Amino acid sequence: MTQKNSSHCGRIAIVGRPNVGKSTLLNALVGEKISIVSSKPQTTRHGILGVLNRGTNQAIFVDTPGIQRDRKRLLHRFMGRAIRNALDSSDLALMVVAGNRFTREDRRLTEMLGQRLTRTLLVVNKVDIFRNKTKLLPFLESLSREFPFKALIPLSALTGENLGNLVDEIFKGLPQGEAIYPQGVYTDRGIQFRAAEIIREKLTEVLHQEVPYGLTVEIEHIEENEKGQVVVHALIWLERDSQKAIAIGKQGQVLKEVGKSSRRELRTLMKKRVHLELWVKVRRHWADSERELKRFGFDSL
Ligand SMILES: Nc1nc2c(ncn2[C@@H]2O[C@H](COP(=O)(O)OP(=O)(O)OP(=O)(O)O)[C@@H](O)[C@H]2O)c(=O)[nH]1
Ligand SMILES: [Mg+2]
Repeated sequence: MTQKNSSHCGRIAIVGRPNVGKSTLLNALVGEKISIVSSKPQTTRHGILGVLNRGTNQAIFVDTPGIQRDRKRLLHRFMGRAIRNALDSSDLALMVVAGNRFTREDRRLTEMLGQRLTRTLLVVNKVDIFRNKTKLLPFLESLSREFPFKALIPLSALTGENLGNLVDEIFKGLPQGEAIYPQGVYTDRGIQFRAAEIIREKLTEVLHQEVPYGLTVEIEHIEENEKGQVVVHALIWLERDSQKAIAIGKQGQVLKEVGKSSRRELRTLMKKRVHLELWVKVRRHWADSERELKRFGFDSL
């Protein structure tokens, strides 16, 4: 009887290669845009928490940066640390792969998961790209023969296809415990962080080619003006002077577009009219400086 009435609550790390759809999956699971998404790899840089309640049961997800081998830059080491932290504090893991590809990097991740594989659900994402889904069966069978995953779940984070099955599996696997976050709270990140991320998402989509990692966004302050608008002052930090002209664009066109799409989304987030001030600045080697990274909100190594 007590068994039946008790609640379940647990943490689930979402891990995988860059660009396989981890953040899209987090947003689909929680039903809110919490983690930024782009078609470019290495979009997520921090552990991003998202909460899903089902009755009195609670699943606490942590989206993580795409796992990669480049460890030369301090920024990448901070990103690697976010992945390990998420795994170390989780009860379950979702390892995400895309389509029917299982690469060398995916294999390396299974090695890193090691003993945790029996507590890992393999999410085969992006199945919407297959018209004939039976083609996936041999892929799923061979993976389940090779690795002791708790379950393998093909789905589409984009269309929501088969997402319900994953949610069922997750809630089945959570340990007993009371909910940690109150109802209605779906992330632990504040408005400044989320606003900076929204602007970074828009910039990443247009600038990734030219400024792959050297760009970050800092919110200087947010205030309300006499017109009832929320005024957001944001700084776009780049590593080199030569990147500045690219970020601004001819006659400020790039910045204008980024401002427009950011403002639209900030308005949804803040539920108020938004005035956005964007300034482009250069700080050399910020991605290699511990002090700068901390200032930009990265947790210490
Ligand atoms: N077709 C299809 N595309 C998807 C699906 N899920 C995500 N995508 C796309 O894949 C791209 C990467 O998605 P993200 O969610 O940013 O991927 P990520 O794994 O979080 O990437 P990093 O943060 O860089 O590690 C985006 O263009 C998404 O729209 C899916 O189920 N189907
Ligand atoms: Mg991501």
